This record gives sequence, C-alpha cells and structure tokens, in this order.
Amino acid sequence: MIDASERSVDKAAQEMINRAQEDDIGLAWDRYEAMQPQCGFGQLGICCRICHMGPCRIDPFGEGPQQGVCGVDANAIAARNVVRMIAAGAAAHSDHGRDVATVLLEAARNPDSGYEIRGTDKLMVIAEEYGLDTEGKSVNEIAEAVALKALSEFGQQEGEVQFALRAPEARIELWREQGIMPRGVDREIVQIMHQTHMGVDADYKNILKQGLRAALADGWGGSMIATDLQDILFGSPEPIRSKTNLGVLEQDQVNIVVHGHEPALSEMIVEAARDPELLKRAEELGAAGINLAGQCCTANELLMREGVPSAGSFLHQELAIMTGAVDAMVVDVQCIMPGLADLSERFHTKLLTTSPKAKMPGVEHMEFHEDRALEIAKEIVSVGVENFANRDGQRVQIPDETMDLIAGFTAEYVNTLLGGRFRPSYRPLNNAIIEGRIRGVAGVVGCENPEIPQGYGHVEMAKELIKNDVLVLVTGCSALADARAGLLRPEAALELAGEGLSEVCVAIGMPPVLHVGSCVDNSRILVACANLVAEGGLGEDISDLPVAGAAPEWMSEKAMSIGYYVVASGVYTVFGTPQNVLGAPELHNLVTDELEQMVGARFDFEADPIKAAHMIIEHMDRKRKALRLEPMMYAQPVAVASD
Ligand code: NFS
Repeated sequence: MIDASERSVDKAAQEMINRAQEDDIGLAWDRYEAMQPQCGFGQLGICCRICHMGPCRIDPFGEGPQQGVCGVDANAIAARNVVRMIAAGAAAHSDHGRDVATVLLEAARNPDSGYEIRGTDKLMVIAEEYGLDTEGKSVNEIAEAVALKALSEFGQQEGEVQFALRAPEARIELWREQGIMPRGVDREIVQIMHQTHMGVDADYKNILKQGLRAALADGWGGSMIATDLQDILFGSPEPIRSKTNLGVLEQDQVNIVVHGHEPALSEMIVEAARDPELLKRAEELGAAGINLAGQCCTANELLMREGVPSAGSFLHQELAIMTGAVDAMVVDVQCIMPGLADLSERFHTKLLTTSPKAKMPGVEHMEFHEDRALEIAKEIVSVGVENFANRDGQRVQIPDETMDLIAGFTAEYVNTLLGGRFRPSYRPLNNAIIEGRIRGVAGVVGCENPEIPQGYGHVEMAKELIKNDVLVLVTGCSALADARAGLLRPEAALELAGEGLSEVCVAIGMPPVLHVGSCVDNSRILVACANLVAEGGLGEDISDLPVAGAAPEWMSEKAMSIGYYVVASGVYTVFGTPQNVLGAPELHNLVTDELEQMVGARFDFEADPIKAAHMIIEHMDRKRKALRLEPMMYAQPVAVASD
C-alpha cells in the first residue's frame, strides 16, 4: 500500500485514495507513477515536433545534435514550445470569454433563454468604459451593445484591447514601447501559431515577445471579458459563506457534481435543481432533495455567486466518483480528466458531457445550447435524479470532512471591504501597506499536479506568507486547496497570520487568504493591482508595488498563459516546478532574469513552497525599500531561507 499522505495533504482525499488502492482502481497518481521516468527531452523543452522532418531533439549534454534538421537551436525550439503553451492557454480562457459574450447576447435578445441580466450596475460601468451611448436605452439594448463590442475584441485586427487601458499609464507606455500591447485577442494567438510554424521565427527572444503579447491578450482581454461579462450576467460576487470538501456530498440526497469552467451551464443547473417537479420526482425515488456540488473552476464560479458548496479541486474529480454517491457528474470544458469515463463505469455515476468542444468516447452527450438553456439544464438534472435509484448504498463511502469558508472577494469589493459603504476606497489598503501592517499582496493561484502532494504547495506557501503579514489572494484550484485547509475562514487570521495582517483582518472580519474566484478571475487581481497604483503612494507602475504571484502546483497551459501575463504586467512570479526551458540556457536566462529589464518582472522556479514564500517576501521587502515605505509595524526582519 502506498502512503496516501504522499499523494495529498487532504484527509478526505487520503481516504478515497486508500479506497482506490483497496479496490484496485487506478487514479491520476497511479498513472503518473506508471509514466516514470518521463521523457527528459520533453521536460527540458528541447523536443521539436513542429514539422515532419522531425521529431528532432537536442542533446542536452552537448555531445549529440545541437540543431534540428532545419538548423533550429535549443533556445528557439523551447521558446516555440513555451509560446504554443501560452497560445493554448490564452485560447482556452478567451474562448470561454467569447462564450460568455455570446450568452450575454442571447440573454439580451431572447427573453425565453432563461437568462436574465442580474448585474445592471456593472453593465452600466462597462458600457461607459466601452464608450457606448446608453441614453434612453433599455437594459437589454445596452447589454446587446456591450456583448457585441466584447465579441468584436476577439477578431479586432488593429488598435488595442480595450481593458488593457485599465493598466497604469506607465505600464501601457511600456507595452507600447516593447511592441507587446495586444491588438485583438484572436490575432495574437493566431500570430503565435504562424510565428512558430516551421521556418518562420528562429529568434527565441522575438518568439517569447509574441508569447507575452498573447498572454496579455488573455489576462487583460479574454479572461477579463469573461470575468466582467459573467458579473453582468450572473451578478458580481460578494463575500458569501459556504463549505468545501467531499463531505458536502449527501448520503440521502441526489448528488449532482458540476465540473469544468463555464457558469453559463452551471448557473442554469442551479436553477433547474430548484424545479418543483424534479424535486418531487427525487422524493418519489426516496431522496431527501437534490444536492449540487461544484468541481474545479465551476466550483469557484458557483461558490462565489450562489454559495453552492465545492466538492473539490482538480485532483478531487476522480475522488468524488470514488465516494459512490455521485449520481451525475456534468462536465463542460477544461481540466476534465478523460480517465473519468472508465472510472464512472466502475460506479453508478452517470457522466454527461455537454459541450460540442468536449466529448468522450462512450460517454453520453447532452449538448447545451444557450437558446434553450433552462430546458436542457432540467433534462440534465433529471438524468441525475433518475440515476439515484441505481445507487448502491453498500458502496457509498462519503468522507466525513467539510470545511467552512468565505468566498467571493472582487477587486471592486475591496473598496467597501476596507473603506466601508460610506467611503468606499482603496485608501485603507494602501495605507495598511504603507504603514507596514501588510507587507504586500501575493496572488497564489493555479492547479494541482500529482508530481507534488496535492495541496502541499498551496497551503504551506499561503501559511508562510500570511505568517509574514502578506495578504494572500487565491483563485482556481489553489483557492479550493486553501479552503480545505481552513485558510478561508476569518479565524485563520488570529490563528496563523502575523500581527499586522491579523490586526487588519480582525478589524473587518476578513480571512487572511481571500478567495477572488476562478482562473479567469485572475483578471480581478490585475485590476486590483491597477487600483493599488491609482490610489497613490505605492509608485507609478504595477512593477513598483510590493506584490508577487505564485503557481506552486501548476500543470495546465492556462497556468502558463496566466504566469506570462502576470509577469508582463510587472509582477514577479514563482512557479513550483520549472517551465520546460531548462534545456535552453539562454531562454532560461531570459525568463528568470532578463525579462526584468524588459517588463520589470521575471520568473523564478522553486519547488519548496516555504523557500518560494521567502523569495516572495524578500522581493516585497526590496520593493518596499525602493518605495521608502515604513518598516514593518510588528514583524522582525525575516530570516531569509537558503540552503
Ligand atoms: Ni485553472 Fe480551472 Fe484548476 Fe488549473 Fe484547471 S480547474 S482554470 S487550470 S486545474 S487551477
């Protein structure tokens, strides 16, 4: 038997991992182990599969070939691979944004769609930002105009992506000077594919530059459109209490897990699960109700807007099915393991795919269409309800683990959170940083990866940061890992935060680790950074701020896009495991050093979360010093971790 604590720090996960071992069921961790040793060329980034003269690979020891058949070198090969990862990540986020814009258009034009526009305040703000004429227009007319304008940003050929203009003036100028200001979302992604085609760009610096541009088109474009238009459609989140972990599944109710990313579907499922007829049918079948739980970023979306509990993050998806209590798992797009298909066969769980972009062989597909959203959502919920009858009570094993949390902090909400309802402003936050109660702000985000015990990187890093008075903002699976560990409770401030941060948190009753949403909501962190600069006293650009980013357990191409737009926005960022650049020394040096001269920030790679936290703390202290800020109010100078 493998020690489950080597696979996850979470007790519920450990219980299900043990169950899988007893039942001889393979999970992601087992497949990861079976994959060892992984291909060294791929890990180092020096395998090229771009044309059919290859595959080519560079000998990292300098004895074999140093060029591909076409003559390309290691730096260009690795750079092309890196920016193609960015392209895929930016495409995923941005296509999500496009889909939200399409739903907004549907909601505005088709009153029968089942969607309504809940965030009218935000609608007006965005309409004004887009320069639209709202005089005498109805909500639906304005929403239609906003949706069309947002959609046009994807195919825009010239000009600048609108929301990028939210960045501080100095940053905008820098992007223009560097030639990395994004023109249109799709254009930058397509240009990567062209630029990295065989025989086009062989200059690793120039290749990476286009990667930065496409990443910015994601962060300040596609992802930001997704976030803001979701707020318009479903309402802006405000802090809300809920629960997380596998214990949120109910023994006596129909359990439907919604997994994936786009709230267009999951918000409708929330609606459908309240349908009196479906509730009645559930009762007839002996269930006490219909219980919804979220998984991955869908979990974050539903958590922060509806308070729907989360069953877990990326590596919990198989574990949810392992409980034997999930009657339906409904998936849309992204981070859905194909392994779910086989696993669900071994239990009674009905796995349903819903997106035309994401099907699985042998899995029932119930396609979701915006124009009949509610109707389809009811059909989907009905499948889960009917399947309750097939549940085998003997095989149900729900870990008795749940944790309380508060989710749903936004860049806008910081105004009222610290400034109060009467004088909403960033001033109190800026002052807390200036006076040295809060050392700085770190965004700890991203995935989970079987390479690292699940949650270890996220939780240990967050704890070390708050202990040292760093306010931590979390999104995606990182947010869910910290939630399971209890870091999203206000009490965590007293228990774990340094004196200065704790004082601020206790005064307003907020947790020291703030849940700001799903991965597209990393755009909220960008806006918060811009607001910190605009409020004054912390420099002229985002790169002046004592802020940092981290992705301790990253795995997806989206995480690469996020990392690069965060760095291109001027935020120093630490990745847990290294990007695939170690076989390309000059590219490696570019991303971990030279980028600093170019965009005012760079990457570091550090697998030990405590060491990484101290790299962040040192970075913040350097920024504080440059800004001549007050010394930290309580904390002793931090001993720098080194080996
Ligand atoms: Ni983000 Fe969300 Fe999680 Fe990673 Fe996947 S769910 S969009 S990519 S694994 S954080």
